[in-house]
Amino acid sequence: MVLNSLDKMIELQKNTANIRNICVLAHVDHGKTTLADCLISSNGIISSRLAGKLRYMDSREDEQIRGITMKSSAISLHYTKDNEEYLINLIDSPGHVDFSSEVSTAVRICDGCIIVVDAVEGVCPQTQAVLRQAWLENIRPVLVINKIDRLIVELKFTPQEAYSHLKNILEQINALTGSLFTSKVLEERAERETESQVNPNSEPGEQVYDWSTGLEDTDDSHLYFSPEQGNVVFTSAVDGWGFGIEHFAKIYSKKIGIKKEVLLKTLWGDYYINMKAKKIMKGDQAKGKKPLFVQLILENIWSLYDAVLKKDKEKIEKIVTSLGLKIGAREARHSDPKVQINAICSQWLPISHAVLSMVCQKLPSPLDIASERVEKLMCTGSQTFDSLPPETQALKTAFMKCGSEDTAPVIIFVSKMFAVDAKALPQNKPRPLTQDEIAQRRERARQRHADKLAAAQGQGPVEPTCHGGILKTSPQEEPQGDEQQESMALNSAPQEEDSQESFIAFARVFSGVARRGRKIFVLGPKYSPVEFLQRVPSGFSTSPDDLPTVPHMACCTLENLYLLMGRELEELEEVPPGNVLGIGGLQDFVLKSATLCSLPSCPPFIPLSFEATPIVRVAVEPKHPSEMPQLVKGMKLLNQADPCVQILIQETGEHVLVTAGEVHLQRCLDDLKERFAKIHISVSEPIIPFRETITKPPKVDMVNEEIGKQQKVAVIHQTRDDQSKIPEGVQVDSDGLITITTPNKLATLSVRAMPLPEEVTQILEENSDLIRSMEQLTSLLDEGKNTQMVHQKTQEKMWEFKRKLEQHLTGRKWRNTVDQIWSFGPRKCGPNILVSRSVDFQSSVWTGAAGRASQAASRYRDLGNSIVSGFQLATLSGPMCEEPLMGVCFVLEKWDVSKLEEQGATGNQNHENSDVVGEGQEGKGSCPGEDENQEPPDGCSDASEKRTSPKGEPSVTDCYGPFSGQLIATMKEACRYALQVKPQRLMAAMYTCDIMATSDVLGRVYAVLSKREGRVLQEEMKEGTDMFIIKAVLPVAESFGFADEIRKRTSGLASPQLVFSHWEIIPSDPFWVPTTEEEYLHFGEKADSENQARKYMNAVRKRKGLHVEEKIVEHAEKQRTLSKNK
Ligand SMILES: Nc1nc2c(ncn2[C@@H]2O[C@H](COP(=O)(O)OP(=O)(O)OP(=O)(O)O)[C@@H](O)[C@H]2O)c(=O)[nH]1
Ligand SMILES: [Mg+2]
Repeated sequence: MVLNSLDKMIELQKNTANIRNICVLAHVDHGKTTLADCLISSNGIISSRLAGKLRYMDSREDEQIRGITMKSSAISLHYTKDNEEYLINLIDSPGHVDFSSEVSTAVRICDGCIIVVDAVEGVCPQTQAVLRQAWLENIRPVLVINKIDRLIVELKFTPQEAYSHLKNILEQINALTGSLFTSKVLEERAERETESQVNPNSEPGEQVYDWSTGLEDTDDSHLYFSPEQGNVVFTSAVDGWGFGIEHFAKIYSKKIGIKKEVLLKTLWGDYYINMKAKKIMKGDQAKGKKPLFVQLILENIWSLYDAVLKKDKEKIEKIVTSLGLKIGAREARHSDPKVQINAICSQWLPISHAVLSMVCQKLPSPLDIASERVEKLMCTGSQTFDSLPPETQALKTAFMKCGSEDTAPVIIFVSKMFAVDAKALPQNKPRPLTQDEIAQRRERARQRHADKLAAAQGQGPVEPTCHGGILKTSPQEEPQGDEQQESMALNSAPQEEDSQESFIAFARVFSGVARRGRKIFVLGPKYSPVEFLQRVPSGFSTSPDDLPTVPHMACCTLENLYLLMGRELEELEEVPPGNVLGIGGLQDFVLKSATLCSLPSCPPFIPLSFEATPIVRVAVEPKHPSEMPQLVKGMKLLNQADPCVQILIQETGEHVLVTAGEVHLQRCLDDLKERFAKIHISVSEPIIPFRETITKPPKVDMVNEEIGKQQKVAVIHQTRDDQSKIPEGVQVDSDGLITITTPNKLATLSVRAMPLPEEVTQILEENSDLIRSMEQLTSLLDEGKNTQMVHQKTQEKMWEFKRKLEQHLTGRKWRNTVDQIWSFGPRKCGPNILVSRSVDFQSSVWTGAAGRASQAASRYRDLGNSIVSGFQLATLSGPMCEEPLMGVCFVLEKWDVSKLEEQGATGNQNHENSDVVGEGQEGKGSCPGEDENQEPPDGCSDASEKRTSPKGEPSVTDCYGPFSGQLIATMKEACRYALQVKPQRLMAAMYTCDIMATSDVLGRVYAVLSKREGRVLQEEMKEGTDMFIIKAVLPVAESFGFADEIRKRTSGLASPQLVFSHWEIIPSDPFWVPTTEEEYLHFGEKADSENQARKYMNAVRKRKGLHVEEKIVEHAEKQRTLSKNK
């Protein structure tokens, strides 16, 4: 029985102060969905017997089969506490790492969250991750320690042991909160410090900063979880019970006559009670006394479990009567003790009451939104709130007020789009008839009957009567029959939309009332209110139709508004501020997320922060080639329906799906096959990304002998130089400097490749966003546009970035290198750098961004674009297997175009514009073929744009093609050769994984790890349990099926969570062949034992259709089976 009607919910939605928007967050399998079931059953949406078994929020079939949540979904609940009625918009989220993007979409539209922790497993990797996400989003958490029953039944702890264990878990989670808090305070301090440094007016004395203060001044006590603060409850969701200490404080204050306030402070902690004196004393440990929590709470629960498990009927009855409960006869007789426990405990300590009352008390309502959070949401990129236009800043008040007046601007954030079957939409469902309609039907039936009778009696049709407002004039209409007409009317809608997916936006109203039919602006992530305000003079009319077109902005009408009720949707006419809602009809306007606002001065909200990086990619194609259009359409729909998936159409025509992990991949493929494309598809093996790099020459050889001391066995194998196939005409110095001339002999380039220190590569990776914005600034400058907009904060970040690079690039080799950085690559923001040491021409990213106005040789600068393009192409695909480079520094030592100048001077005025440069030469490279790109379309246009040479260049067209094209190709070749003369290495993408396993399966976990080239970083025992936590790294290439294998080998006892972590150099040389006597002896002439790097390289080359050098069996021996000869 559903207790709440829709009208009730609509009424509750209007009382903003009593709304709580919350999500349930936890590590996988800690019991979020089970807890949600219990809360839902309190509203009668599901029966309390099914709570915990149904997993109502897991509405997808695969969620039910696998037993994990994959999509976050919302439901609205009603709760009454102390005569106040609350509306709780509850969002259940997935705990599996692969779906962590769903968590991001949930936290954005909530004000608070329930962090669930398994009492046995304690704090797990995803617990940390979700806590961090909640923290970053500025939402307040409360804690639920779930599965307390496992401490009793499985671990067989005594109440005292359980208490210390719980204390331990609380400490761990508070330590985590503490570290988040400390890092934030320190960050703020550091920011303030840089600000004061930047401010030239500040007194010198003010800059002396005392790090010891700050932390102490800031009150952080409210942040921590502690039962006495009322933000922790202890539950067992399957058994349906839960309590906070407030519940027991109330009971015992009556029972023992100690004030409730005193009990609230002492029920948790090292206090014991002196029953005789009715006094609470401190220091239970020292005196061997039991803490209050054990004596007054846990022991009661333990003895109840004990009685039920031992089937001690008398004791059970005693407990039941003393608690004043009524147990149904069926439950009392049930043979399964779990049913009895559930029946007793859910009455005694109802979990929904414990959790929901904590939620209402401790979590903020939409009215309490922190100003800090609002500012953060409104400031994209490196903007600060103060730098926003005044019209935009004014919106903050609207946010804070969360007003529902007609004048309040409507601000809505769509955090994701989800697909539902169009048939399931309320407007397409057959709805029950209203009273009026039933009366009308009855009347018509009666009329029909009367007509029939009359016809049978041979009379003419009865005179038209006017009953119930229906005027029948002609019986001829009758034969069709009303039922038939109606059923047709009902069927027509679903039939035409048959098998259609309809997209609903998962959203929240932050301010104003969302009304059906209202026009609203849809702001894309790149929309800028500044630009809008510049284009449209102030005092514009807000009528959306009169506005000029502004990029990243569209206007649409709010078509359908829904109340999200788990598996159901209910239609609404309007939604007041502070509520979570579903919006239909936005699929043509919103791809994944968007900000909707009635005023164009609103900035788009900052993008959602995703924890998981999409890394697993596969190519898909239809089984029947003719079904390609369906596949393309299906992939588009899938892209819209999933916050994290990426779809790419590569130049080769392959359709590629990039997902966060194996489970995510499986779900995406299922969705594609069964919902969005509805065709059979074939899926490639996962495409594993690699990076190419170079290293310092090794000091020892493969048999650990120092290189240089042994005798070379040059006869057997030619050395590497041969392999790199450097053609004639390319000059190679002994230290790896490549000198190469363009085909028309007019320009000569000298390039050297050097490995970057690991730290530098890391800094480059971390700052790719910054580099991208620096690049945009430089290109603006080049176009001669105004760049006053460079914000101070961006400047500061740049200098900080530069300082860090300088710190790590020290020594003679790297002198002045940082100042000479000319470009980053690939795609101008990657982890490789181009350094210009040419005496004739200097260009640097730093001075460029600061205002490169010098009139330095413009010819060099124009040609420079070609050099940079060549570098971009070279870094995009390396010589080993055409994968992008990483951690390589190319130094352009010399760049001689004197011949070109001579020729220019002698009057070669062949001014054919070279806008089409490079197409003949580098057709393949014009768009990243094997891109690892985050933004496919941009990447392409960027590269090709830059490669068209600027106007005014004295382009020399000769038989080798336009000059700048030659320069690009030559630079690219030079970079490639420069790489090939250095020791090249492959880099593999690595996962980190945390595996929790019991000691008896530990050995098998290690075996699987080492078989898959994994490396254990850390192993520690979880306190109080026999669980080990193993932290390991594992190449992505070896990870497929890893989770399954571990689960199988350990009979389901260990379950790993894989998260992409970093790139790592594979130590073996893919081109290695034995060259010394010892190596020859050790590895044999063919050296055909496993070479991991070569294996990977060849696999990639094969996939890409490149030439693979493979050894052919030369002297095959007949195999024999040893056992036969015994
Ligand atoms: N013993 C015990 N088991 C529980 C409790 N709560 C949940 N479980 C079990 O834990 C398993 C996982 O529960 P779920 O509710 O699906 O966990 P979840 O956190 O939603 O998992 P994901 O959504 O996949 O992250 C189920 O088998 C539940 O029966 C509890 O209080 N005690
Ligand atoms: Mg779940």
